[in-house]
Amino acid sequence: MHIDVITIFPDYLAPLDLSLSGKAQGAGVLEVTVHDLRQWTRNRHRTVDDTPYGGGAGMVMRPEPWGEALDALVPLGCSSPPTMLVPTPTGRPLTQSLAEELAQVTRLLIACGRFEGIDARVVEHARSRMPVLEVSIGDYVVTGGEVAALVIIEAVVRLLPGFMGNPGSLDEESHGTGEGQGLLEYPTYTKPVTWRGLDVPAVLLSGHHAQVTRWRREQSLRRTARVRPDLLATYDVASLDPRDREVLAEEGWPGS
Ligand code: JFH
Repeated sequence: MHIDVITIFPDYLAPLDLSLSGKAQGAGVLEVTVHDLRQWTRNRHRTVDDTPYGGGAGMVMRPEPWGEALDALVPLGCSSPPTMLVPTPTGRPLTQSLAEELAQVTRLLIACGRFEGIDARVVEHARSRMPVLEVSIGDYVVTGGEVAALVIIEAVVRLLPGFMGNPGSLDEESHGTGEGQGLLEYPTYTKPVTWRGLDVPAVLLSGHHAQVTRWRREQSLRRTARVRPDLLATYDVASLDPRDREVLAEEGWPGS
């Protein structure tokens, strides 16, 4: 996969060289190219922002440098255009399933805005050249698209084939689409068996695989009921066995 990132703060993407993604880059699974948007400015002070039409607080990114950047990276009639991602608080929520879709494409272009965002015509124009997705990393506002780009890249890159040692290990995760989908993960432990007076739960040392599985499921159900009841509300209740229902009843879950 090749990922182009356009930003006025290229240094914000430096953590990529240290993280998971650094290893994938080393292995040739992934190439990330970070571009400074200001290289595509033409005015004397290389300004990229201006006041919003219609009034209001803050500044908006002018469309011209973005147009030049897209012309350079995605020439008109480009045979294999990237999927363009535009982080914004008003975008489609980033989920594990969206990350899985994005992990299928060979090329991504992430446009990082700053200030109050990018002139809306940039997305409109880009759609004539490539698929464009406006994406939100969550219902809170950060100061620009760079942090969102890091989040998106990390979520996608770890799904690339050949990236992690054991792709099968990805199946059981909290927000995965494999077994246990829709429930939070159970707690995990490693050595030592006693640490600062705290013991690893005995069942995990018992060697009884079925009991371990049962315990983990119970922990997942309890944790989900307490922390993310919204996930249980949409959970397939037909997949709950009588013991599951008992556990949820103990957590005060109504539908059990
Ligand atoms: C970004 C920023 C918008 C305007 C609340 C009322 C009016 C500040 C580029 C994504 C998620 C982002 C994100 C992504 C890109 C940019 C800052 C945007 C407004 C906000 C103010 C600039 C923020 N999921 N959170 N934040 N900003 N608003």
